[in-house]
Amino acid sequence: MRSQVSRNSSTSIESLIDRWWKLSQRSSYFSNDRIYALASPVGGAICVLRVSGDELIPLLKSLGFSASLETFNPKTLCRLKIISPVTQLPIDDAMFSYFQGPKSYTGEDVIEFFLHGSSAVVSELIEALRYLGCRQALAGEFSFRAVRNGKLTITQAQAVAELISAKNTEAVSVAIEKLEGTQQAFLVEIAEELRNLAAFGELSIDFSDQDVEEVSLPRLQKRLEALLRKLERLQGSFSRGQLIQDGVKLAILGLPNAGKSSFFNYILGEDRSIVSTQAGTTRDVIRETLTLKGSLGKSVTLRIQDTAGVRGATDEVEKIGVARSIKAAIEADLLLIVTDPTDEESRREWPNFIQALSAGINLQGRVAEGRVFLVHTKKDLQLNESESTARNLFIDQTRVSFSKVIEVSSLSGEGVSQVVDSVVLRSLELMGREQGEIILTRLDHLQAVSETISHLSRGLKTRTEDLFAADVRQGLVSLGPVIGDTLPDDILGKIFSEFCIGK
Ligand SMILES: Nc1nc2c(ncn2[C@@H]2O[C@H](COP(=O)(O)OP(=O)(O)OP(=O)(O)O)[C@@H](O)[C@H]2O)c(=O)[nH]1
Ligand SMILES: [Mg+2]
Repeated sequence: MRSQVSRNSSTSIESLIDRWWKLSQRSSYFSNDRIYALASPVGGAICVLRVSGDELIPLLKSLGFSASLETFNPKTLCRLKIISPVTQLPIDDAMFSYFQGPKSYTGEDVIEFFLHGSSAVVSELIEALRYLGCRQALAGEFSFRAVRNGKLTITQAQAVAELISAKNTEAVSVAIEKLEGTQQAFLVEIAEELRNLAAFGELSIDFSDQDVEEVSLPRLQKRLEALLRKLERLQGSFSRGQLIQDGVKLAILGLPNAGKSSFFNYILGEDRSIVSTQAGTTRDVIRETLTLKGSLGKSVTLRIQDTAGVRGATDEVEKIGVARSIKAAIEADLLLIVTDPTDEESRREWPNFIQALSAGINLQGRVAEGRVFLVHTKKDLQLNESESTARNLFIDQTRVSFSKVIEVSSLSGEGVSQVVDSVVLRSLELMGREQGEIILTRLDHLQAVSETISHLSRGLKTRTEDLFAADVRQGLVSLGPVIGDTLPDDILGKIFSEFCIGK
């Protein structure tokens, strides 16, 4: 980059490049540089670029802003013909909002430019900002500054990142509740009680021979036990948090040629899996992630898997495929078993299929939990009387009482919305989150809570006050990353580096 610019620029530009170079070398979350980042992609009608730093009015002036500060109304949209301080040429006829610190997202002065979205406009403004001493923000640096300046807690900043990457309505609800501070309040309360218990534990060392009931070890341990139960409930919520965040695993299984891949493709809305009249077309597990919205307006993310038809294969490769299908069934949260009632061989082979599946998973148990849907495909094909009774045959033959039996056509789409509704509804039930319930969604938070639990469990069994106090204090330290207390710089840097640039 250096050589490219110096080849066609004057010496003064070269010294500028040197300045940029030095700036980029000392980029760190802990600097006070003026930072900029795109808040939306280039190429649309409007592109949003944000700048944050101390004292940004002079920077605005350097870009051509000349209105009197008395009449200038911050936080409104203002029009500005941006002039390049480098070339003195116009960059854009744009709009901007100015938020004077500390009343801004970062707590510093913030300008949001609403530019015409061409890359030419955007790159000219970026060049001008660099000339004026700004540098490209690091990932999450705006949120980092918001935390540093007391505008957000770490949990809230993480919630901002989660909100940006939220894939479904539940993930949005959880992130918004975190942003509103509900989760923080719950954890701060727990931390406060731990602090009290540790202090009482230390105090009780002095009173241990005087039998003061209030600070007696059994009394303190009883209070600790109540806290421990709360933390264990929180720890247990992680598996549901993962379903919300990462998605519910749904495996499509069935005999060869049942119509699994056709149904998979229909749900995805694209020709993802190969479909053919040949039995045994799909050999591997094909995975896709998609978000489905049910008729009640709530959406869930599904990690949907098309699998090889399960049969007693002789072909070496097909055998591996069948083993993978069973593995997918074992790992799935929900199973969608696809059958073709129009196919005589399918009806004959059905008991063998159920047997093969049952050898891998507890099918009856899954059915009892409402995790298995039976989908009869090819509804568009005319069934004669005996074929029509074949649908029930699938159920009668194996005495598996599937909780939901739906007929669909992957050609016309008939019945598919019913499957979607049932899957979304059941997925929401599996997530089982009540409105406002605190739920763990991050692995690092799970680890922190689990560590806290193990310290506190020790404290529950200890026979001496000093060990009790030490265990509670250790528990408190372990909880630090979740409540955002006392985080070393390297951990802080790591947290924010996971964010997207511009947030
Ligand atoms: N009329 C009709 N034909 C269908 C429907 N679904 C699938 N088919 C046809 O049934 C045949 C098998 O479909 P696939 O989707 O490849 O079946 P599969 O279960 O994935 O098969 P394998 O991968 O071999 O296990 C193809 O010829 C499809 O066009 C349907 O709803 N209606
Ligand atoms: Mg297939």
